[in-house]
Amino acid sequence: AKDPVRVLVTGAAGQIGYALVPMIARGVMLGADQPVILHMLDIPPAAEALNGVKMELVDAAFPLLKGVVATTDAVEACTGVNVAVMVGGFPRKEGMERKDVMSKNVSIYKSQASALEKHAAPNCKVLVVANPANTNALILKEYAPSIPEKNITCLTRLDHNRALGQISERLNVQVSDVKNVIIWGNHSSSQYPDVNHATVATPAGDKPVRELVADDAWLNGEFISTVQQRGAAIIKARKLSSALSAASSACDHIRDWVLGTPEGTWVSMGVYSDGSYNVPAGLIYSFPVTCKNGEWCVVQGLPIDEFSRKKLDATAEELSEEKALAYSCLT
Ligand code: NAX
Repeated sequence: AKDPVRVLVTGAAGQIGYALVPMIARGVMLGADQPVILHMLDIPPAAEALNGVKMELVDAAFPLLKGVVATTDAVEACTGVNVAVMVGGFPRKEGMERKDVMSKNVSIYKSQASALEKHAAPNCKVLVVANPANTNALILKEYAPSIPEKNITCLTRLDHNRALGQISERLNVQVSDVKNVIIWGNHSSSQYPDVNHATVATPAGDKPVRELVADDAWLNGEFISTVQQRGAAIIKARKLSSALSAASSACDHIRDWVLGTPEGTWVSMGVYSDGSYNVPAGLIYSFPVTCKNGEWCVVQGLPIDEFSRKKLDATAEELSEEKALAYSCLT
């Protein structure tokens, strides 16, 4: 039998946490033959609720779940973890300035970065979900200099999956037959959902999405804004933000990173930019990536048309501004 993998979930008493921990305990994230030990962190006001989640995990009697650590102590939570899913953060409340929210999250990510750097297992893989996800990941990288930058990522897989879902609905095809959409840039409404390289599997082989949809006005307009605004549409409908889809996409992100992407398929991940596609180096930016042997690699050489170029640059610009704002909060 395999040794258990230790998975940290911060903000585990929150709504994404509540959807995510049972998926991890069921093997959705790391595989049906991979035992796990869950480490759950939250803050003292949520300690009792966190303990309730732990009780439910025990009650569910998950065969793969070999242990649960539920704590409000970041050091205890981070000790020995192989995978860290950072869902905890400070939400933007009515009337708050962007700068105030940023400064709260900068201080959270700064201290959790140190706890991870000192106490996580070597080669720990980190996924930041909490918003502003790209910039929180950048702060974490900054304050955990001994964690390889390749190990620090943020979640844009939910946006990627939303794009697959929209194409599948539009064409009335199985979502599993659609592949190779791309989310470029920030996990915000400036993101660019790109279908220029996406295909649908048909009995006659893979066909370009653009050819099958045959409606450039929709693809360049409503499709993009629907994906960009999907989070807001969920809030409007549910009066709560996306949770099950965020949790499921976080599992997809880690699973593909650890176990690899299928041949011929790429996914979107927020990763540390090396200047590929003329995106400024030093941002956490969402790119198309393939994964193998536990490492991601940016898909190179895709042609970028003028329409796309503008959108790649606009979302990079927003991330540079967020970075400057975050750095202005560092002390
Ligand atoms: P909730 O408010 O339900 O849960 C957040 C939890 O984090 C709470 O239990 C809170 O006590 C805890 N927390 C706060 N500060 C903490 C700290 N310093 N250490 C540990 N835990 C802490 O929010 P939820 O709906 O679960 O969303 C969590 C985060 O995910 C938010 O920042 C949200 O904006 C972000 N999202 C990101 C998405 C993405 O695709 N990247 C999509 C979904 C979601 O909106």
